[in-house]
Amino acid sequence: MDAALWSDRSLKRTAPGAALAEMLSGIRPALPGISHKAQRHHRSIFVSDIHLGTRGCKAELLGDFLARNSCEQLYLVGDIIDGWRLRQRWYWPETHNRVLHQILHMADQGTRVIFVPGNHDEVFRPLCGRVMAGIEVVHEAIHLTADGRKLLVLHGDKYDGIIAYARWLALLGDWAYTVALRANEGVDFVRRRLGLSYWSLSAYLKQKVKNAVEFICRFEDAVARDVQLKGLDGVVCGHIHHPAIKDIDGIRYHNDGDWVESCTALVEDAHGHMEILCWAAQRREPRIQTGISPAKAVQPA
Ligand SMILES: [Mn+2]
Repeated sequence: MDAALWSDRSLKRTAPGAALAEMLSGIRPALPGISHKAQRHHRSIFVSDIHLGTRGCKAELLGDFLARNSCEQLYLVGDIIDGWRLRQRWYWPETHNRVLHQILHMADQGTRVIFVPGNHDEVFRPLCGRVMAGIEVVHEAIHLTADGRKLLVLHGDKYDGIIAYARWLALLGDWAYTVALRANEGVDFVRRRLGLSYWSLSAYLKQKVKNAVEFICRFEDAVARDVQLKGLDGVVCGHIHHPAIKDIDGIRYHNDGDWVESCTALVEDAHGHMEILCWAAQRREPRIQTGISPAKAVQPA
């Protein structure tokens, strides 16, 4: 998505939804097959690392998730649109467009939508503090749970520097990761032909790489320490594509995962109970690779 396109024509505080709707009206396609009848209502939904604009993005599954789940507050926790990849090559299939329209539709219908840009959609960071098409754009948010806890909501890339460059992305390299995701598509295609459920090769490989595990632990510790210093009860982040709910030194750590590998969302119910939904596992018979059951809460590690 071209940043100029958004900023020039849609940044009106009054009737922001109308502005973008007007902008998109010429290209708004018919959206057959979308049922807005939600099957499950949550107090809050947190999703991140969607990476719209990349081949790895599981937009179809996310579209299905958004059509079947509704909420009062939707948090988009960064790396929603992959500006890095789009700058190299424009890739915007209909399924990706559909996700964008579903989110706008939710905002139109009264869902409070809060967007916390990540590193891949950092082009939106200068827009923090503004309301764009009914979507609030902020650097970080404090989410107050139904049971009165304060959670810091942020993407998480700012902790990369703290983790003294052992990050697995640097180790494997962005190139190798892309190759793994491509291979993923092949594996998924074959598995589908064989009638098997979705299974992520790159997620599997990452699980097997010791360095990746070390990185994840260090990332989680760095986040928890920072949240502790801020005097908050917990955190919701994304960035490392590794869904989790756990207690770290008295801090409740939530990572909502991603829609490239794990296809997960973090949801909060009316009582403040949080759980991770594995949508791929839910929609195509469970064969769980991440250790997180479909529609089950992840217990503290
Ligand atoms: Mn990121």
